[in-house]
Formats: sequence, structure tokens, C-alpha cells
Amino acid sequence: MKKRIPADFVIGAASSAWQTEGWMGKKEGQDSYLDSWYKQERFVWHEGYGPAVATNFYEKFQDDVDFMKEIGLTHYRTSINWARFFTDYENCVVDEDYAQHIDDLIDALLDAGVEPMLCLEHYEMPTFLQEKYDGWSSKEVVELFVRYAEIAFDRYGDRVKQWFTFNEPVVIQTRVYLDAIRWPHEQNTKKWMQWNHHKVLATAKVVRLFHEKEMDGRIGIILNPEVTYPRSSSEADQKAAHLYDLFFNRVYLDPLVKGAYPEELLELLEKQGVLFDHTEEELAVIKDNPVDFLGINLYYPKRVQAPRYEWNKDTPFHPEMYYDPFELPGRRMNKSRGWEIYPQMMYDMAMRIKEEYGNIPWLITENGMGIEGEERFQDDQGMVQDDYRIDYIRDHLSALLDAVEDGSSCEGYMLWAFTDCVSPMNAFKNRYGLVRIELDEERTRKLKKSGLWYKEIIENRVLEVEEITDK
Ligand code: BGP
Repeated sequence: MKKRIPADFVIGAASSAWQTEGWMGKKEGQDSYLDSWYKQERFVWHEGYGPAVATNFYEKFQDDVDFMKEIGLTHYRTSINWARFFTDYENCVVDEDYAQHIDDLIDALLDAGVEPMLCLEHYEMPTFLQEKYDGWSSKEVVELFVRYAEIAFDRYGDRVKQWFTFNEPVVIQTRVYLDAIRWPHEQNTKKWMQWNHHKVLATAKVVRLFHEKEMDGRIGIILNPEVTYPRSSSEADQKAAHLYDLFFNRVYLDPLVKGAYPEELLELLEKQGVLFDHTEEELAVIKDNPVDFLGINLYYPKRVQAPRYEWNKDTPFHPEMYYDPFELPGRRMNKSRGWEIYPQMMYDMAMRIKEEYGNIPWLITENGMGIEGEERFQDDQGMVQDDYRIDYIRDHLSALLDAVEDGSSCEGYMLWAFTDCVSPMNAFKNRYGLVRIELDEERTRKLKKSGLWYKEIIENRVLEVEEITDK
């Protein structure tokens, strides 16, 4: 069966600064959180690879842009590396060399007919701000972020029309302060929530600035809400899913789209003694400045059930008190990443945005399949025959196109990632790209079969999907 891809439906690809650029030209004191974590705990990074060389995009971006041109890609999202953008974060002294790199990248993309979309923070918070202000714990950092945003808008806003404040703002503090599984392993639930609030506030302030400056374009945020499915119809399982959704999804979706945190969330935070410090004025800024649009990253469904055991009262509060993860027997899996594959979640997310969030304009800003040992699939010419990736994209895109048919305001699909790149800890273990990166000194690049397939769907605007038959 053939599904038509609407002419204005974006088929793009994404990446981020720290996962591609490498440290070439990086100056003393310009470490981001990720750089510092890598330096502190290199042993947790797969085979020792990390942000140091990454894909050497800083030097080789033109090669990637050439591939984009070759396949007719129309949209590419990456980030500005905040830690490299300044030589003095408090006085906002721009690093002209790095800023020029972003200029050059934007110009190269535009020359190749690719629209650049820029995110201001994809985990690249400067280590300096972490050490001096305890990162997003501080309201100073909120103000410094707003100043950074203004400088970026002034410098690139003539050519960049689609902006995002953060990529997956919940992630770093969840891993570091809530789960405490990442360096520096500080368990601090209140800090977790304070960081969430300050990122919400920073977004609202940057949205306000963008509109006050009457910038040409739009400003949003990239979230990773997980479509949360309860194990069963039981009241206890339904409640577990409801609370998971409250703590990890609605904590951003509600204030940023509807202008206010859910009352129920505030009450639970208060009850658990982890309500964030805030003022009425901050809540008013959030209320008055919802985002223009959303990017949604969606890789896997989240299945939960009611907790099976009593909470250990000696441990600090964690929302896990209210749920246990649930593994559906028989589920389809990406075994390299340990993530369930469930394309229906695309449709379900789209309907939720339509029904609960006013059908705000949005697009999938990440979805993709990381596979280990892709060299196994290289043919005689060295081209990775990644049919599994083509199937994965096809299934997810197909569910999204159904949602568009049913009135979803979804505007597009952007694959993670354009080229293979570095993941936190997994580094180059799982490959995501349409373009393969060899780990030789040159970081040699080669288009995969999925790259050619992507070219075809971009050109023809048709998705061939298999009919489901009884076998
Ligand atoms: C998203 C991040 C990306 C990217 C992707 C793939 O959560 O925004 O930066 O890394 O996940 O996941 P992973 O790298 O963990 O395999």
C-alpha cells in the first residue's frame, strides 16, 4: 500500500554539537558537563570513545552537508555548544572562532538547500557554571542563558528561523540527581525538580525575549515525553501510569504549552518535601509565555505497573515510589539499545497533543534506531545494508502519517541521526546514521542504504507500506 507524504511535511534529520563536533579548536576552560563527565569517568564510555573527537564535524561538516545535498535533505537540526560559544560566560564574551564556525555551518547548509534549525542547549551547559553556581540550581544561570539566547538570535536570526531552547531538558538532572547513576552521583530530588523548574522558567523568558524582539521565525523546545501505557485496566496500574506521566511528561508539557504546572504535581512535591523554590512572578512569566511549537523525541513506549513492594522509607523520595517498570512479554525489541519498538506510540502521542494540548504545531525531532556492530551489514563496496533501519523508519513514519490524516498538527519527522555519532556512555557502540562514520583518524564517511532510501522518499513523497495480512 502507498501512503502519500504531504508536500509540506518535513522529512529531516538531527544531531547535536557535542555529539559530532569534537574538541578541535576548543579552548582551555570551555568544557561542558558532558566533557567533564567524560574526563571524570572515561571507563563508563564504550571503548573509551567520547566527545573528544566525536565525528570531527568541526572540521568536516562540509562533507556531511554534501551528503545532505546529495540526498535532498531539507531540514537539519543541531545545537550551538554553549560551553564553546563564550570565553567568559558571565560577561558573555563571544568566542569569535567558534561563533564563526556556526556562521560557516549555517551558510553551508543554506547553500545546499537545507534549512538549519538550532537548539541552544543539548546538554552543553558550561562546567564553569556548574562549578560556580551549581548549574541550573541557580537563578543566575537562568539569566545568563537568556543573555546567551539574545546574542545567538542577534547573530544568526537573519538566517535561522526555527529555534529551540533545550533538547530533552529533563534528562541530565534525572540521571544525575534523581537516579544518581551519572557523575557526580549526587542524590537530590529537590535539586532535580529545581532544575526542571529553572529550565521551564528559562524557556518562558527566552520565548518572551524572542517575541519582544519581534524575531522573524518561531521558538519552541524539544521534549521527550514518553507515551505511558499501564500494564492493565486495574485502578492501581492506571494510577501508576498517571503518576509517571505527571512527574516526567506533564512537568514540562503543561507549563510550557498550557502555562501552568498541574496542581496535583505541586501538591505531591509539597507532600514529599521537594517543592521547588519559586515566586509568583516566575509563575506569571511561565503563564504568559507558552512556546510557539514543540519538538518531540520519541523512541520507545513507557510501560508501567503499580509498585509491587513497599517503598524503602530510608531512601530519599523518588517518583518510583508510585510505579514499577513493566516489560510486555512478546514485545518487539531493539536489542542493541534495549528499547521496545512500538510504532503505534507515534499515533497515540499525536492524538494526545491534539486532544490535550490544543493541537499545538509540533514535529518529531528525533526517532531512530541505534544498532551495534553495523560493519556486519557492509557489502563489498562498504555500504551498510541497513534494511532494519528502513523498516523502523517506515513503520514509525507510517503511524505518524495516519495521525496527520486524522487531524494531527504534526509537521514532520526528523531522524536521529544524520550521521553516526557519539551517545552518552554508549559512544559509537550503537550506530544511528544515514551516513556511516569509520573510527579511523579521518572519520571517513559513507552513505548507507537507508540514506538512499531516505532520498527516494524525500523526492517521491510516497511511503510504501506492507499490508498487514493474516498468516
Ligand atoms: C536522545 C538524545 C540524543 C541521542 C538519542 C539516542 O535522548 O536527545 O542526544 O543521544 O537520544 O539515544 P542514545 O544516544 O542514548 O542511544
